[in-house]
Amino acid sequence: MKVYIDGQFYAERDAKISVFDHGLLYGDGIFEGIRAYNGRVFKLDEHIERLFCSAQALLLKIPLSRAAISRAVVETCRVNRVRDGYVRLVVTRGPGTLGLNPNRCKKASVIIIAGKIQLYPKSYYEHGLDIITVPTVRNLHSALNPAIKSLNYLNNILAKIEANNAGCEEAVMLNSEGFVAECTGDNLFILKGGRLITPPLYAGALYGITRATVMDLAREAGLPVEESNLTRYDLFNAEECFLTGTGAELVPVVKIDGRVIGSGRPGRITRRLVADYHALTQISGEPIYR
Ligand code: PXG
Repeated sequence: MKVYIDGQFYAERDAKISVFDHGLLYGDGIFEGIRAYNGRVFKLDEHIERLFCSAQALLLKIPLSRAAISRAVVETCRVNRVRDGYVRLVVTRGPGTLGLNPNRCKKASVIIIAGKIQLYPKSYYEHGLDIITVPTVRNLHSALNPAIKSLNYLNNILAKIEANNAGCEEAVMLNSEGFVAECTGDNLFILKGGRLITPPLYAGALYGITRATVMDLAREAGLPVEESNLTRYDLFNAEECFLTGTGAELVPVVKIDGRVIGSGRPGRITRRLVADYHALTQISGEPIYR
């Protein structure tokens, strides 16, 4: 594997950054997780746009234009002969002095890793996930806005640990008001009364690109889509539930906090959306090979 760092490709074992990089010292940086399907980078423009929005929120100057970063992502896929895979795009504050002041970091670093994706086991898609609500509350907007896809993921990692300790793969995270925000690395949807409902972004969710794609697919299929605050009660009484994310795509949920959701099996609408999403991934995206 060849890793892109600041304009050059390095062999895996030589792909290193400074121990003085504030990305490491303080989690001061941002990232995107992107998929390639069938020789194309899926939703590349959307990921680049979100990366620049995260950077803007952190006053982090990305040393490349949007077009140059897009080209670098595609080139990293090409160099690594990726057709179906996973791209991790990282921008760190760069090396600086000890002390958290970002002004002491001269230049941000851009890292691109393109490799294989570690997929959830197939059984999760066939039988659905059993998930729980965890005590760790999603970050407050006024503290660290969940819309920023930063290198500081401890809020999510703490929630993941709590889910793991309970024998679960994913965790529902509530916001400080008790409304559902999202899961540790996925957005959440329910189906109720023929409507697809997902928490609004102000509830404390990442502006998920899979979330937006699934909302478009649902509307195209004639399904009303709504962004409303949800409580755990709403989850327990949902007809169907699923999670969305670049890594997971759409994964059905069949149990939450011990309550069986709907029939206890992946729902009909969920399965339809899974199929529509999968079809879309095969035909759209930025071509890697021309
Ligand atoms: N919420 C959070 C907190 C996330 O980190 C999503 C929702 C889904 O967003 P997208 O845009 O992917 O639909 C994410 C995305 C990983 C990994 O390596 C994590 C994500 C994406 C890809 C890989 O754990 N998180």
